[in-house]
Amino acid sequence: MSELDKISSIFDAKIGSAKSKEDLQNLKTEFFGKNGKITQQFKTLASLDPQKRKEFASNLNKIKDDLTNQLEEKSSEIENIEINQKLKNEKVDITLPVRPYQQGKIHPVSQVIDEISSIFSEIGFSVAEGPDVETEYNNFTALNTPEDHPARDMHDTFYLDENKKILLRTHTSPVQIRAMLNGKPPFKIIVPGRTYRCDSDQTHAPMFHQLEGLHIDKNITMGHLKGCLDYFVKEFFEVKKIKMRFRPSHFPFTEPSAEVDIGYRIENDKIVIGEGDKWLEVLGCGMVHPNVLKNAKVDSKKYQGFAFGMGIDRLAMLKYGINDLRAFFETDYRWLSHFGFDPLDVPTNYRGLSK
Ligand code: 2NL
Repeated sequence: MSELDKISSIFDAKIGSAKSKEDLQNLKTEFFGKNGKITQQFKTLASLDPQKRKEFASNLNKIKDDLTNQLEEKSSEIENIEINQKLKNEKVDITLPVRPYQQGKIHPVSQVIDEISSIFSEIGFSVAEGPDVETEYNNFTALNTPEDHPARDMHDTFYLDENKKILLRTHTSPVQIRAMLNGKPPFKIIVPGRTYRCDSDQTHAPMFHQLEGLHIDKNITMGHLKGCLDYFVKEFFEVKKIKMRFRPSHFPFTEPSAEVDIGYRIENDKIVIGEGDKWLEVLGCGMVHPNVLKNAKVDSKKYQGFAFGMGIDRLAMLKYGINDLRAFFETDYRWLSHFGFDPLDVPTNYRGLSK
């Protein structure tokens, strides 16, 4: 048996019992490493006479190619086995039922915030958030609300210090002020969150939820505002046509300002949204006041835009037929299991928001 045949048969025996990538690496070193069996054969070439050298080199190269191919084949074979083993170990049985103790529900307020975020994200708004504890400047002064404005009265605002500089935000607008102060226009954001007013009766809770929107860019008009809110109201109430009116109003932070009403009627003791001769106020809006832009360091000669605000709790009650606001924040588990939503039913526009 020639030297090359010997090397070849040693290799065959060894590759047959190789089980891992490590075994293969060792084999590679043994035959092709610096002092490897094949490498050493190449070193003998120089001492052979020309005729023999040609024949030996040809045989040697054939064996070299053969062993290299075998190493590659074995390598992908081992890789396959390793992947299959991994897949087997990590298998998840997706046909298993949801565990019976997973009974948590999504609160209607969270559901409605998710729905509204999904609706506005479709037309390019992103969601911004900010702290509940705010400065008097961000909550009032920057929003063009003068010192003597009734909203600043002790009866409405929870102040947290004697000098009335720190407070619980009374609306989510300070988050938009922060966004403008910290960024560069254009701005296209919605801001959901908790808000606080020192007020509590049948229809008012001291903590409630608001969602505001802000769109600032070059050449933004009241037409954009109307188009945006028309789209929103239809998507939110999941109707194709909706009777809607913009009624003149007043807010210190917008000029002009309007309130939006939608038409409704009562049929068999149930509310039908979108048609009928009764009106329901759903949100307030307007073109951002130039003073607000100035306070937020936005060049009001170049940029302008609209803002709007709505009460989430009331919208949730309307859409889902809930008539007692106070039950919202009592964490009564029976109430939540009745009015709550399945955690796996994440609202998306294309599927229909509340189905
Ligand atoms: C309502 C009305 C509104 C705004 C909120 C706003 C925010 C900035 C600038 C200008 Cl930073 N405006 N927000 C504008 C109009 C109405 O809310 O009825 N909320 C429950």
